[in-house]
Amino acid sequence: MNSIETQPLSTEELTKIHAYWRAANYLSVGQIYLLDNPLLREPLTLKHVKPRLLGHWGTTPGLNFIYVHANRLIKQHDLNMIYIAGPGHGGPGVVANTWLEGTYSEYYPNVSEDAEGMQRLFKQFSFPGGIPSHVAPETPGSIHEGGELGYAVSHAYGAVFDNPDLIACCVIGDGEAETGPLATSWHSNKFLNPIRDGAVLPILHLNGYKIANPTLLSRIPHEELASLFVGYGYKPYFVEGSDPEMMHQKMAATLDVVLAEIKQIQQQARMTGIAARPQWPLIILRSPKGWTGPKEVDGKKTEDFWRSHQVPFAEVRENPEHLKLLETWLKSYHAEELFDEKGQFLAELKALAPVGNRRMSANPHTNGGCVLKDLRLPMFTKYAIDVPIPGGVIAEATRVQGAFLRDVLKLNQEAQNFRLFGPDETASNRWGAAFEVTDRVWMDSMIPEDDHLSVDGRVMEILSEHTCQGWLEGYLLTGRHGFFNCYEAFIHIIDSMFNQHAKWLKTTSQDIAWRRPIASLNYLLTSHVWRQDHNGFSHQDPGFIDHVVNKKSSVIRVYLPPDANTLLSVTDHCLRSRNYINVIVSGKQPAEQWLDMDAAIKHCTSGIGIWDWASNDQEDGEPDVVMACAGDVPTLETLAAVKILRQLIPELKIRVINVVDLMTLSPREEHPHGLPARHFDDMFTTDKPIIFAYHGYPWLIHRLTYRRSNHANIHARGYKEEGTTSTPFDMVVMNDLDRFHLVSDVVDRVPKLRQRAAYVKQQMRDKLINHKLYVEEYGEDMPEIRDWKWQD
Ligand SMILES: Cc1ncc(C[n+]2csc(CCOP(=O)(O)OP(=O)(O)O)c2C)c(N)n1
Ligand SMILES: [Mg+2]
Repeated sequence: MNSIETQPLSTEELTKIHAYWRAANYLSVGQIYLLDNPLLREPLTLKHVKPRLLGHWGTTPGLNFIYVHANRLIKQHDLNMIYIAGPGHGGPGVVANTWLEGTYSEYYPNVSEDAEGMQRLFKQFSFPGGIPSHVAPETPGSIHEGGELGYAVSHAYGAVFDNPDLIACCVIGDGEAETGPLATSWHSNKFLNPIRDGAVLPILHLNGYKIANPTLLSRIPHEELASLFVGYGYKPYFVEGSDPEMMHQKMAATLDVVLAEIKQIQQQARMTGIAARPQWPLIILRSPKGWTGPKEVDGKKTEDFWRSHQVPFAEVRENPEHLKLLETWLKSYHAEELFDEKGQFLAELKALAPVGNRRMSANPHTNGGCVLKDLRLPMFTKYAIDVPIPGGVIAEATRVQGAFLRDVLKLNQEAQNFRLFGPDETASNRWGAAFEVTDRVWMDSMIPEDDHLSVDGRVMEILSEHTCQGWLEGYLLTGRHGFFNCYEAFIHIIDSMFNQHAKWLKTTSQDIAWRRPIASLNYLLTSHVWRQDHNGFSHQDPGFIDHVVNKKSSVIRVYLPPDANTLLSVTDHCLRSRNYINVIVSGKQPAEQWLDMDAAIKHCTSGIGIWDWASNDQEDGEPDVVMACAGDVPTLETLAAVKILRQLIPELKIRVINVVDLMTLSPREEHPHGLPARHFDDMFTTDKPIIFAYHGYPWLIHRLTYRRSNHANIHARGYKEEGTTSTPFDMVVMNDLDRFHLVSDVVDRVPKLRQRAAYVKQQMRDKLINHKLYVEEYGEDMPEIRDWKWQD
């Protein structure tokens, strides 16, 4: 298989590249171990060593090796390249490189380019008040939080979509390659158009081991490994060995060939205008884990073995042999040949790195906010549904949103900075209007019957929520905009990717001033829990919201618009926002429309409001009961319950509150959208019963409101994990969220209704029995449910 044997490096180049690599390795070991004496100008003693030894060595020399070779390529060809370190636990390596090329000191002047700065560089690593051990938002040039493995390839592709000039050098750990998200992301090459997009150069870092095991890909036969990547559509090149000289030559030679291929592919596609899917090159770098580290520690194999994964030996304090070993190891890099008297990196070596924005650590694409342009947005009010009276019109909310998004795609066609992402459900989720102006991107064969596939579509669909999420993150982090649509239940698949992105946003917006704000990550979750009448239980899970609200309140927003006009208003808001994760939950089925556009804007701007047209407590100004609702189906059931109560007990004073912005419920101190206590008490009263019909798991309502004055009177209904394939109304009945249960809840809790409670509840029970009998006989909801109207 492809292994390039030419030797493109002159002796001088080779010596310098090797010296550069030694410097990066030296600085990496220094960060893991040293507190002081950064240049070893004194004999190493315990006082120079950190009390707690933290970090990962094993992957680091490989990352450094790739970095210096990428630099050579950038310099030689003036490339616009970024570096994505899949094994981001190799933080010391990436940080070392950013310091060597000067960027680190530009961002953090205290960590200057001299001996004092080097000492600070070492000390701060994994140290209280310092920097994390992994590649992180603090690391210049990173768009990749390196803690959780699996996202390198999807991030890299996301970064180069619509960036024709950009190359993402993407290192993938061989352990990382075993993860689900990484495994599926190889297919991203089927979505990359060589005319309008840049290129990803994947480098599989086959260092043989994970934390405590060999990796699968390093132990399968060579043929199988090569075939695997051929099967994924790549052209694998092997760079294998451990002798540094030989490996420098091989890596340089291979990169020369690979870059030439990338350029050739791009030129041909761009000249001919034919965007076929080529066999993109990929490098498989088989080198020892913990390369250049101690071969053995305490008689045990360490270099080229999993034992080098973290800190190869950690008993420096207890064991004088280990201290000796550390000194010998550090000295093996000959720092005195690499740094001058002042501790500055020798100019002739520094000259190997690119300068200015060509440095991977200073590439503006990696600080996406710097290149972010606002979207051109049509007036969302143009798409409004005419709602002359509440409940008087039926519409599909997400279809209306789809029309708005179509025009967002259209208006930003030229800017090429907006895409839609989803796992195969864009049409099903009623965003079909998008296909009036664009297609699904598809680089492989097509048949005439295919529906809206093309090489330059802007809708990204692959049945991998992981890949969609990774692409979108990469796209946003490099300064563009997007929207993810997904079935509500299955968004959980990316729970932990969401976590990492939320952590990234929290850190960048709170702690790192030089990171410019990026566009928010927007989710539309539809096909939601209440309308799974055709799919059933497996498709019912509204718990993503619970997961989301765990994250820092400064970066998360949750919206439950009850109808189309409120959904439009929320969508417009989300597309303008920065540095948030916006979760919008909305149904896609034909449903009652409640608010005209004017009312919708006011309602969404407040995030919560009394629906006076549904309330009858205005005169007294004091209700007997508050009926609150959040979510489209709970809103419908609440209004239906109100109507029943009005008929049965006309003197009952009911206040109806609808919540669009869920976080208004939490205290102001906990979330910036939280209603001030006074305002909340005015709305919800301090002593009246509150029947709260909520879209998701009901306990969340308690969690958000537990500090509110009237919390003891809140009775929350929601999804109780009941469901199957049944009628829409049966879904709510199974979870006690239906109008009849809500009416019973009211009579149960309003003291003055005690006398009548038994009769009303019996009526409601009878209704529920009628319902059961009817659906079991006819397979659809009773006419009084199907044909229900707010206004007769
Ligand atoms: C999703 C995920 N699972 C588990 C871990 C814990 N972990 C950290 S490093 C590592 C081994 C990684 O091996 P590899 O990708 O081969 O990296 P390298 O050998 O270059 O260190 C594991 C399992 C993690 N960070 N992320
Ligand atoms: Mg490995």
